[in-house]
This record gives sequence, structure tokens and C-alpha cells, in this order.
Amino acid sequence: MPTYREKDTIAAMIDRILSANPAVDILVVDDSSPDGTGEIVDAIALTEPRVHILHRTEKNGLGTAYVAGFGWALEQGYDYIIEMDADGSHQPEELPRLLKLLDNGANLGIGARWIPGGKTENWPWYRKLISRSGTTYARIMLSSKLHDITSGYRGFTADTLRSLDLSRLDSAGYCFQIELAWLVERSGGVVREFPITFVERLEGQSKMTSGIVVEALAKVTSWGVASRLGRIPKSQALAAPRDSTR
Ligand SMILES: Nc1nc2c(ncn2[C@@H]2O[C@H](COP(=O)(O)OP(=O)(O)O)[C@@H](O)[C@H]2O)c(=O)[nH]1
Ligand SMILES: [Mg+2]
Repeated sequence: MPTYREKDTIAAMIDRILSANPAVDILVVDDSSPDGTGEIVDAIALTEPRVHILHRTEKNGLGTAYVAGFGWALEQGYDYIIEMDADGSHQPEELPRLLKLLDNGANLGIGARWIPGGKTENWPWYRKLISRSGTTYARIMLSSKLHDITSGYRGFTADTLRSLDLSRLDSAGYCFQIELAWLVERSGGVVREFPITFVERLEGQSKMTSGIVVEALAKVTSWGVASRLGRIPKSQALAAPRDSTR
């Protein structure tokens, strides 16, 4: 869980995740939040062995926070690695459905808002517009089959992340989600979406900026053009998915 200034929600999120999913461990990647988010997690980690924290020295964007977190999780030897926002938008109670997709052979499972059964609560119209048009643009430019490619509620098998060259990712902000999902898709990975209810945060503020939207638009456009010109290097095929009969 990446955090930047999430002091009002982080403790409750950790509590909800562990109550709904006692077998998971949590890693918070905090970018030295000035509001003390990191210290709140430090205090929880003292008495809760399932909670861990990685402190980074400055706010370096969602993408690099996740790459740091993935590196930690792979080193520790976890089987599945999940992404989730810390502001209450992603429901921990929906996590078992994501874990099931991974159990059933998906390389990547994505919690999708824009498929039947998926929805958003209290999300302003302009955020819906950005999200839906972002996915549509990625479907056109990148020939993606996904319906919610920017969703940050997702999970990978460790083998999947291990097979990918994460050092090749060059997105700092939220378009990291697009870049990584597209990398899994074009590496021949099995990507499955499941419907989620995305609930807009009640506390704190969004870290979404116009710069983040511009980065995504520029990168998706350049990746799309480069791939049409054959300038995107071929991806290595992913390890075969796990036994899908489980
Ligand atoms: N570590 C870290 N976390 C971030 C950064 N930017 C956003 N986040 C976290 O990423 C998650 C999603 O961010 P949020 O502001 O809620 O985005 P929104 O839901 O799209 O409005 C939250 O848990 C944020 O605290 C960053 O630069 N570094
Ligand atoms: Mg949010």
C-alpha cells in the first residue's frame, strides 16, 4: 500500500485488511509523509507482525513506490503481491475474489469499475470521465483488451513479477498502472478483471494532479506510436500460468 499523507485512514485500512484477510501481510511504502502516516504505521508494526513499512526519503510517485514494494515482497518470498490504495477506496472485503483469480491461473487480476457489477461511489463526474476515457484511449492505442487498465486494485503472482523486467518501466505516476498491465498483456500473461465498488475517499486529499494525467496521455500516445512502428522491444513470454483447475 503506497501512502502519502494518509494519516486519517491508514490505521483503519490496516485493521480492515487484516480482519477480512487474516492470512495476508501488509507492506506500507511511505514517502516521508509530513502528516506522520509513517510513524502511525511504525507504531502498529511494533505489535502487529503482519505489518511492515518501507520508508522512502521523498515523494517519488506511485510507480516508483510500487516498484520498491514489489522488490521487497519478492525478496521476502511471498506468492501473491497485491496493490491497494490506503484511502479506503478499495474494499479489503473484496480481496478474496482477487486471490481466487490468482489461485485459478491469472498472472494478473484487476479490480474493475467499468464492467458489469463494478461501480464507483461519490466519484465526481470528471474523475469518471478521465478514468473511462483513459481506458478507452489505452484500448485503442495499445490494443489492450482491458476495461479498467488504470485500476490500482490488482494482484500479481510473484512468478509473474519476477519474469518481467521491472527496471524497464519508466512511469513515475499513475500511468505506471497502464504500463505494467500492458506489459503483462503483451507478454502473453493471463489477465482477468473482476467487478469492484470503488468508494471515493472520505478523508484526506487525492494526490492526482494534472501533471499525472499529462504524463499518462503523453506516454500512452508515444507507446502506441512506437509499437505501431515496431519500436517496442518484444517482451519475454511469461512463465506459464499456474494450474487453472485449482
Ligand atoms: N508512496 C507514495 N504513495 C502515493 C503517491 N501518490 C499517491 N500515493 C498513494 O496512492 C494511493 C492512491 O492515491 P489517491 O490520491 O487516493 O489517488 P486517487 O484515488 O486517484 O485520487 C493512496 O494510497 C496515496 O496515498 C506517492 O507519490 N508516493
Ligand atoms: Mg484515492
